[in-house]
Amino acid sequence: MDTKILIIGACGQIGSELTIALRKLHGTSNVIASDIREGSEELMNSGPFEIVDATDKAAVEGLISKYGITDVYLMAAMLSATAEKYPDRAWQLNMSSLFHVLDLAKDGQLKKVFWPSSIAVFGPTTPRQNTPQHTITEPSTVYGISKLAGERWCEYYFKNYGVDVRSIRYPGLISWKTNPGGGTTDYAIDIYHKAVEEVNYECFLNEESTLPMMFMDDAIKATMNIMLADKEKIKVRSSYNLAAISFNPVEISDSIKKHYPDFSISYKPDFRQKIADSWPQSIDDSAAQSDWGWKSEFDLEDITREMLSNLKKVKQ
Ligand code: AKB
Repeated sequence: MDTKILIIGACGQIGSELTIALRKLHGTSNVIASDIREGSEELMNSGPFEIVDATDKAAVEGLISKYGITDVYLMAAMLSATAEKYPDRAWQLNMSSLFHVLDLAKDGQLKKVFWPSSIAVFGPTTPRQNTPQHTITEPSTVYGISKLAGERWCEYYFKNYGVDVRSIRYPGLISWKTNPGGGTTDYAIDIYHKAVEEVNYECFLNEESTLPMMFMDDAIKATMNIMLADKEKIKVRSSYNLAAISFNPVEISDSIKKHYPDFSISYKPDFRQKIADSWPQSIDDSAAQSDWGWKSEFDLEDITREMLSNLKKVKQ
């Protein structure tokens, strides 16, 4: 059977770049993008698109049968900062959408599922340096609790019902094409926009906030590779740790200053500081490296160069 993909949440930060990359690999008509609202021009013009609410199981099922879908990438979620403001809605969206897709796979309607987890599954009691794959997971945010619960359910559906579900714990993702919405790591994108606009950046995290981060191209490569890997190679069925680099606001602003010497940053930490303080500073991703060959490419200087040059073109 040919691979036929449905991306739910295709207009979001990861979904919009993943859709384009999957269309290049599998062919435009084999990748159906869907979201609750329309996305960027590039995404909308790139192939088939459907409006769908990820919490509406009948609607998702309708698309799966309409297109003969084999693989679902469930990218719809409410991120950490927004979820703290709307805990009920976050729990409802993040959990019910996952159950719908897992149940459809359990019923034999899907071959493979991709579901994103996050470093948010870790919490204040987790070792913060080189955080292991298997360690204390006591998240203190609504988003983190939903991701941890989701991971446990993914593993449960794999072990008990044979559902081929694959997952990655994304660090903060840095991209220039689509803005993220409502995350704690979003500062590392906002800062590049301000640099290109040649204005000061007021950071909502303090100087010491070191967090694991990754350029979107690396994240897309990881997502495609884990889904292309042979089933036997995927030994972790909750979610894989994934790492690229770690930096704090001072280090990212220093790297920007190499291109924009007048750039300045000031600090006004808000409620997101507490979230950042509960997350790891660096991640041990050796399981992803040895199981399915993960390796990151972009370091901070590469990311800064890519972000500044692309945002400059976009804003011209
Ligand atoms: C967030 O900040 O909420 C996300 C994440 C780390 O999952 N970027």
